Amino acid sequence: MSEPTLFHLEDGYQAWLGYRQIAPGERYDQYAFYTQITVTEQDGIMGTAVTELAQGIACMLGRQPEISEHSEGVPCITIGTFGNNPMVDQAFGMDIRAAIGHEGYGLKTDQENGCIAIGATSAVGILYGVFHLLRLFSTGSPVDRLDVVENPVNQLRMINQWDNIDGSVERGYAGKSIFYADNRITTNLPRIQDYARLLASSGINAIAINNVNVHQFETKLITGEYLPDVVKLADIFRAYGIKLFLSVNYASPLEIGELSTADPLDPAVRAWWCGKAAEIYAAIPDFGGFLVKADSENRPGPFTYDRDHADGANMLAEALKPYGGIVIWRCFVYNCKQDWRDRTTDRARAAYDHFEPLDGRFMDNVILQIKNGPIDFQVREPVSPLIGAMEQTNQMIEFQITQEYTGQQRHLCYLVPQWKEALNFETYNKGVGSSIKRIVDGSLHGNPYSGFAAVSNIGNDANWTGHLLAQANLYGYGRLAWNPELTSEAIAEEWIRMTFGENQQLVKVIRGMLMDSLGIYESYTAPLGVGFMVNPDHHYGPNVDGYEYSKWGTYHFADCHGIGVDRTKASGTGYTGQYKGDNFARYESLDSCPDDLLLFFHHVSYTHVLHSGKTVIQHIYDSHFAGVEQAAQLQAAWSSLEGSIDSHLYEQVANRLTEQAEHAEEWRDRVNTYFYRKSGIADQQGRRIY
Ligand code: GCV
Repeated sequence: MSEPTLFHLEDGYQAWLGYRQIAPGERYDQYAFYTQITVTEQDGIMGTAVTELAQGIACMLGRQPEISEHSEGVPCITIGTFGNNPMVDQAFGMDIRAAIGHEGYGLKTDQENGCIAIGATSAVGILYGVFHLLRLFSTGSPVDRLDVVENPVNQLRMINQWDNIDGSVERGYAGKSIFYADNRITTNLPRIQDYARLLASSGINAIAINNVNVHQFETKLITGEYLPDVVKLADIFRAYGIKLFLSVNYASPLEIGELSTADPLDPAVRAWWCGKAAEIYAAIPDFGGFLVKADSENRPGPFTYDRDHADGANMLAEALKPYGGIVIWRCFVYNCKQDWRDRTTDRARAAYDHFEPLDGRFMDNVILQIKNGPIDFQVREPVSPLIGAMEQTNQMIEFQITQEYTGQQRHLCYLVPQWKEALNFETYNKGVGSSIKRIVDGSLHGNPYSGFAAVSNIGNDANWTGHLLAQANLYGYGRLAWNPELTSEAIAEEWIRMTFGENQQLVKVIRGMLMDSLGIYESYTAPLGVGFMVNPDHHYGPNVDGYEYSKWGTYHFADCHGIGVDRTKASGTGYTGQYKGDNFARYESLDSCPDDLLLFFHHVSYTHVLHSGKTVIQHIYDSHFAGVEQAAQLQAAWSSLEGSIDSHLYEQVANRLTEQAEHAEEWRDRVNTYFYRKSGIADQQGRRIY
């Protein structure tokens, strides 16, 4: 394994693993006596854990720790799997060991000799324990009384790369792919390793390395032409406890297999996939499986053969089953060739309508991957009613870390609060207590497979994410997948301390900026949950009618009287009927529908009065004026940090915030002007509208 590339802290490349040197003083004195690591196992992931621990300590304390099999009588950090290291065994009683699952770990400080033990049932548990301890050191937390047991709440904590083999990244806003260039897999493996470190340190354990839109060359990733290079990537991720998955082209048997069909019930097609699985597993014995986008946005799928998605997914699942592989099948299936004149077809309904009737038909190694909302990662959407609606089917939630519709990493938008809101949503699928987080952690329906997936936000920019502060979303996603009970504030604070150090004022300012950012972005973009007022194709910037007369099914129906989509059962598309329990009534009725989702569920007049007491039109004006002011305040908050942050990092963020503040004005003026001209209703405060 090659050494991680050393970039400079000033680039932001080290992200939250910069491990700044701790100056002598109270905290240094507490940590400084950890000059020795004792470990009896050093293979594979255990080797990674030792290297990470030694490097982290060396950076923070300015001194390379000794690594030995036995304690030399000095306070040490001892790490090991149970039964393999007597000091670790001594630190953890049988009851504690029993509470530690496959990826879990314990941390314990021996009060007498000061030694810290990290114990786990597996090497990957040790790696997570090491990252936990390093996090404590780098956030300045006490370590003298550790008594911690941690297990991940979610089984699959996955990242989806939307990287293409030509080096582009679909919806990527941080440069080119780190995985591919010029139709080849990268040879810059140290950068891949550095990415694996970032992911593992936040708790990620799975990655699909290519775009779900699988084009011509990527289809061949599962052939001898590319597999040897895929193996190299799998080796790197394996050392960090991360399983590698590939997105596959449903039509592969046709495109690379010389068959005349991809019909999932055709024996030759099934045999082809079985052979393919055998070939892949011969190369990568712990290969995770396939991620599939089928019959969606012009990708091929089982519909071509009059088969359904259970037929399609099960065919692949059958091929992977002998090796313990899984099929992750996306539910982002809708009619993308809709006639905008047709008001009966509702894109929001599509996933539920396609998949819910198939409950019980999927093999147990299939997981349905469902976007958090029913449309497409808008800043405000209701939670997808499909999540939890299929009791006998494995499901996982899909988030979008890359900021396709939330400012494309040019605007600040900390997404953890949005994800938490979705996770805490009560579905009533099995009565009260059926929150989304209990569905995706598998506990509500007792599913064998479940978890989180999210589209990555990284590229080959030196700081990984383009906007430096967007690193908080990558970090936050991993932490939330590990434990959805962590608060947005706590995650933000951890990230800030690890990334920028401990200056109290700095922590306070950046935490405030992150926590305010989602609301600010929402306030100057599409109002009241209606979504999609963006420029077609690239999706950046305001265009109120950008999708209004197109085939994509994302309309707001604004006219001179009002705006919004009637999705009620009473008079609209009936989408509200997909919700259970109180949720149906809450969304169906204008009286109870929350303001922030009003236009998603109802078509109302501009003079309709919200629960806030404002009319819809006045809300639009007020929120857009306020949002612009708040975007300017983000700039001011950041500028208060000038001098207390590395100047290079400071400038990176300052530039983006300037662009955001200007762009927010563009949003405000376009949206306000559009609605003023449509409605003819003036702003009560007489502010400037064009
Ligand atoms: C990968 C949206 C995006 C597409 C993306 C698609 C998906 O439509 O704009 O770029 O394609 O979602 O999630 O499959």
